[in-house]
Amino acid sequence: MAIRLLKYALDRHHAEPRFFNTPQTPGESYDVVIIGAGGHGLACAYYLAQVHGIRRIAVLEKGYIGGGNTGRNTTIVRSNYLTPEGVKFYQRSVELFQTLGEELDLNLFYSTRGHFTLAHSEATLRTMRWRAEVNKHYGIDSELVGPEEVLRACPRIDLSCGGNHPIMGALFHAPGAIVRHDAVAWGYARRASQMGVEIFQQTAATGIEVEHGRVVAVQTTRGRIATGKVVSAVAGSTPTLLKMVGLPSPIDIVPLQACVSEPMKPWLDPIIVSGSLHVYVSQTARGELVMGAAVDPAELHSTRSSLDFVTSLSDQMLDLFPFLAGVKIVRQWAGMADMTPDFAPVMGKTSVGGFYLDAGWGTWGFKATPVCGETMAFTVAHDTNHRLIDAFGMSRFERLQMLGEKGAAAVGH
Ligand code: PYC
Repeated sequence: MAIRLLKYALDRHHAEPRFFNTPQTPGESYDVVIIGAGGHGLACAYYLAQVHGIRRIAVLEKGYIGGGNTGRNTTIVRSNYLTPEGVKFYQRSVELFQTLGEELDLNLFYSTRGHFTLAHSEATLRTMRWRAEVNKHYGIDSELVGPEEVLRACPRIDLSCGGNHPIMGALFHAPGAIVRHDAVAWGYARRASQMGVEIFQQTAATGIEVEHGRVVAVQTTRGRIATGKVVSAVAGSTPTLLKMVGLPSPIDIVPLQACVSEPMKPWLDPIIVSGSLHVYVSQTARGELVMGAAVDPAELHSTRSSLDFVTSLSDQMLDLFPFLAGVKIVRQWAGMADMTPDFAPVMGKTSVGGFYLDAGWGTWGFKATPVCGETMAFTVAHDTNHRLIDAFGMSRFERLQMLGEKGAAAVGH
C-alpha cells in the first residue's frame, strides 16, 4: 500500500481529478489580469466572463486559491451596516449569496441563522437603534430587541455575563447567515475556469508597468503579461500593489485572529456578536464553534496566531457561556485586515488608467464577495464605477469625505 501510494505521488502523469483546468504557463497577453485568487478576485473573473462576455482573463495567486482572507474569516454574512452606502451594498451581497449555491452548482452550506449584536451599555444601545432605523429605511430586516429575546434564541447564554457586563438588548438581523468560505472561492473558480478564465496559483505579481498614465503589463514570477486592465484584489498586500503603480496607500494592515473548538452537539443556532466584549461566535454544521475577537493592536504583516488571543477570547466566551469551560480549541490562525481610516472599502477606478482597486476590507471582506465580484466586473467592463461603489473611491480621503462605517464593525478595533 505504502509503495503504491509513493508511486502515485511521484508519478507526474497520474490522472488527477481536477476541479478546474490550470494551464501550465501564462500566455503573453490577456484582456484583464486579476491579482489575487481569493473570493473577490475569482468572483470578479466569474462575473466578467458570465455577465460581460470577457473571457481572456488571467487570475494570479501567489499562494493557493482562497488561502488568504477568504479561508481565514469566520464566514458571517449580514447587511446591517450603518451608512446608507454600506447598507445598500451589503444588501445586494446577501441577495447574491442566497442563490449562489444554485448558480455555481455547488453546495455552499449557506445557513440563515439570525444575527444578534449584543449591547452591554446605553451608549451601544443608542448606536444600535440608529443602525436599526437606517437598516429599516432601506428595507433590511433589522430591529432592536430586549434581553429576553436573546435568551429565547440562545437559551444557554448567561445574560448577566458573569455579573460583569449584563446584556441590555441587541440588534437582531434575521437574514444573518454563515456559509462555507472555501467553497465560495472554489465555486467561483470552477465556473470561471469552465468559461475560459485561466487561474495561476504559485504565481506572484512582482511589478506593474505603467506607460503614459495607463497600465500596460504585469510582471510575474512566471514572466511578463501584457494587458490594459489590472484588478488588485488582494488583502494584506494592497499597499505593495499600490506602490507598483505609484499610488499612495490609505491602508494599515492589522492581524485579525480566529479559532475553532472541537465539535459539539448543536446548541447554538444564531450568530452571537459582542463588539464590547470582543467576541463573536457561530456553530458550524459540523458542530465546531467558530470564534473571533478584536483585531491586534498594532500594524503587523503576519498570519500567526497567539496564546494571548486564545486566552483572552476564552475569558470573554466564558462570561457569555460559562458551560463551555473544558471545551477544547483545536485550531487557530490569523488573517491580515486592510484597514482604511473610515472603515469602509476602497473600490473602483483609480487615477492610473486601467488599474482597478478592490481593497480596504478590514474585518468584513468575505461577506462582500459576490457584490464585489459583480460591481468590479461591471466597473472593469465599462471603465465606469458601478453605482453601488461610487462612494467608495480613493479620492474621498483627499476630499475628507469619510464614510464613517466604524459603528457597524462587529469586531473591536
Ligand atoms: O463584520 O460581521 C462582521 C465580522 C464578523 C467577524 C469579523 N467580522
